[in-house]
Amino acid sequence: MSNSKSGFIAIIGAPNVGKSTLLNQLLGQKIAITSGKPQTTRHRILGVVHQPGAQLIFLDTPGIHRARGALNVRMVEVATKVLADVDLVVFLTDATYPDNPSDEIIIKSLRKRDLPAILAINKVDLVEKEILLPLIEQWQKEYPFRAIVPISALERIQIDELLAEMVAVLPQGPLYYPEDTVTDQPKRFIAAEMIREKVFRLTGEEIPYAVAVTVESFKERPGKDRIDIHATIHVERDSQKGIIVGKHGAMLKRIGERARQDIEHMVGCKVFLKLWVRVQKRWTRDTKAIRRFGY
Ligand SMILES: Nc1nc2c(ncn2[C@@H]2O[C@H](COP(=O)(O)OP(=O)(O)OP(=O)(O)O)[C@@H](O)[C@H]2O)c(=O)[nH]1
Ligand SMILES: [Mg+2]
Repeated sequence: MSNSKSGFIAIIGAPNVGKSTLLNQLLGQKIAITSGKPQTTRHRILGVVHQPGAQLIFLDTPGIHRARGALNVRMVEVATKVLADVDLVVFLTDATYPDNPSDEIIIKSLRKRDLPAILAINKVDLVEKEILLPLIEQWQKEYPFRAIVPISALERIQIDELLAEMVAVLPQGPLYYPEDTVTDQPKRFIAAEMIREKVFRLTGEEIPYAVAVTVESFKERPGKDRIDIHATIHVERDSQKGIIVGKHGAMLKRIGERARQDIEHMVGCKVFLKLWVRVQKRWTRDTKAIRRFGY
C-alpha cells in the first residue's frame, strides 16, 4: 500500500450555513448550487480535492433541521445517511447564528456515532473578532472536536488552514479518483441544478420549495460546439406557474438567461436552453413524485 492519505469527508450543518459555498471554494469551481434561502441543497454532492499525496473526497449534504413535509424529511434523511460512511465530518456552523437549534440536533448525531469531527465556524467576515474566542470555548464543551477553525467560505478566509487540519486527521488510503476528477455528478444533473438555483435566487419566499427541475434532453452537437438542453421546471400550483413565467414570460426569460450563462461556463461551449413550466399538484407531499424527480 502506498503512503498516500485519503478519505471521505461529510460537510454537514444546519440549512443556509454555507456548506455548498464551502465545497465550491475547496474545489475552486462551482459544482454545488447556493442561495440565501435555506434548503437549497437536496442531494449529496460529491467533490474531490487533489493534493500531493492526498485525496479529500467531500460530500456536501442538505441542511439538517427538524424537518416537516415529505420532501424536507427526505432531504434530512439524505444528510444523515452520509454520516454512516465517512472518515471525517466537517461540521459547519454560522458565526452570526450561535444558538441555532439545528446545531443541537447535529451534535447529538455526532455523539451517537462518535465520529471524528472538525468544527468550522463560518461567515466570520460578518462578525466582530471578539465574539470568536468565547464561541470557540463554548463549542469545545459540546464535543471533542479534532480542531475548531473560524472561516469565511465566501471570502476564502482560513480555507487552507481548514484543509490542513483535515489532511492531518485523514487516514492512510488509496487515491480513489483519477487526478482530473472533480465530481461524479453528470453535467446534465448540474445543469438542472443551475436552473433550480436561478429559481431560488430570483423568486420570492414560497416558490423555491415547490420547484423541481428535470432535463428532458441534453444533446451535444458534434462539430457544432454547442449543446441543446430542454428542461422542465415543475411547480405545485397554477399560481406558481404564473409567477415563474412572469409578465409576458419575463421571469422565465431571466431564469433561462442566467442559467444558460452558468451552464456555458461549466461546459465551455455555447448552450441553447429551452425551458418549460409544468404543474404537478402537491408533488412535495407525494413520496412517489419526490422519487420520480430524483430525490
Ligand atoms: N457573508 C458570508 N456569507 C456566506 C458565507 N458562506 C456562505 N454565505 C452565504 O450564505 C448563504 C447560504 O449559502 P449556501 O452555501 O447555499 O448554504 P448551505 O449550507 O449549502 O445551505 P443549504 O443547502 O440550504 O443547507 C448564501 O447566500 C451564501 O452566499 C460566508 O463565509 N460569509
Ligand atoms: Mg447547500
